[in-house]
Amino acid sequence: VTTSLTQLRIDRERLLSRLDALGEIGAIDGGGVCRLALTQIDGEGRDLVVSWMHDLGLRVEVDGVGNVVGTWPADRFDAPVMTGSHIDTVATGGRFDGNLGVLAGLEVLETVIRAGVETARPLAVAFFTNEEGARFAPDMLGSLVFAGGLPLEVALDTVAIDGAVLAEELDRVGYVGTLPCPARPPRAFVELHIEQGPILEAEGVTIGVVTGVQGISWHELVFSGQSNHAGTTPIDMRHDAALVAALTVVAVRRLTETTPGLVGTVGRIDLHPDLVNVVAARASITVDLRHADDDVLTEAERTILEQVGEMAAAEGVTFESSRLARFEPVTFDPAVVGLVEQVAVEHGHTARRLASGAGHDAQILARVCPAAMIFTPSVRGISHNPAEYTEPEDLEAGANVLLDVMLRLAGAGGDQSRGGDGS
Ligand code: HGY
Ligand code: MN
Ligand code: MN
Repeated sequence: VTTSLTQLRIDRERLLSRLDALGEIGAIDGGGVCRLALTQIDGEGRDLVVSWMHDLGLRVEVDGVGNVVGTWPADRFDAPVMTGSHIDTVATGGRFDGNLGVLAGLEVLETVIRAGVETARPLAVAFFTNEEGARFAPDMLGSLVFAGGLPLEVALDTVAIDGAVLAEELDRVGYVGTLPCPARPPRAFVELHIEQGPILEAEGVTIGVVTGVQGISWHELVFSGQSNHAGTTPIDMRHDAALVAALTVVAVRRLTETTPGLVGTVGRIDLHPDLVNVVAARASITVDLRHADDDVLTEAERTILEQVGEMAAAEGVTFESSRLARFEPVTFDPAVVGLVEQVAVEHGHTARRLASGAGHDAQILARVCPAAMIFTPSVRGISHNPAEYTEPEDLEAGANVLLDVMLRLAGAGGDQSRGGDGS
């Protein structure tokens, strides 16, 4: 690789201005964004990023579930070195979760195109539909269809928490594409993402070399009791669905306290009829459990469901549980992980290996090609919160590591030796 290539760097101001422009779409108080998957506002975000892809002269393709891939050179159809992430957000999202990976990928391609760099393999940047899984479950739904882990028809029939059907929402925003699902696998996939946790900042490290992703388990539990009068109903006559839901929230926290490495979250609680003077007839909650070891995660699922059964029975409440998502822990490709680490060190950055606590599209792409991730620090470890923030110099550092890793994987400068498996 010629020296000029290793000196190639992204344009920080161009990246920051695109992050700001995209962050204006669906902007909420506190500097965050709300662009739930396939809402009108998500459609506007998609349209803006697609317009930037067209401006760069990329070949832009949309598949049957609305995943969008921009490829350079536009006339190359062999397997690309791909980067990307998501631009859908949670309702209290930050401007960087997912968006950084897509816009840094766009910035990498623009830098390569402007420099006239030739690569043995084409480069691509993608954004995947409904990575968050907040509106439609499971999360990583788009990349799962892209990688052949979920049939397109099943994905299209998915019903949102607000009752909308995915296929109809996809049509409404105009992203029903023709690129076949599953897609032909890329040559490799590297995703830049904010850490969303406290580790890099606490250790003063700039680049996270992500080794893999912990397992994820999402369930919905629906408790059925009996609505009754809050004033007249003796306690021992009650079948209070809200009580069992609340006991489950506590049981999840207690289990994390006795299971090292387990995290558990009840993020949603809905009561019916949800009125001050009525004992709740029905309660539905979600339980998110995660752990790096699949056996521990499976045992945690079993334990919670067993405890829920006992608590429901004691209150004369019945319950139904349904699985919303289940992903086993993933280990990224050692060669690509090693390349990320090598490049970070060559760029003079502090780097450390760590597993991801959050789910990402890269963990799904890892099923079909060598994949790895690059993390940048999150200020105060905050994410899924409008206050989510990463320093500009860290954004720039991450994007430059992504640039160099992709050039080496793609055999830049006609240097075929680099076009191997990232060695
Ligand atoms: O839930 C997650 O880990 C990701 O934000 N979809
Ligand atoms: Mn994300
Ligand atoms: Mn997220």
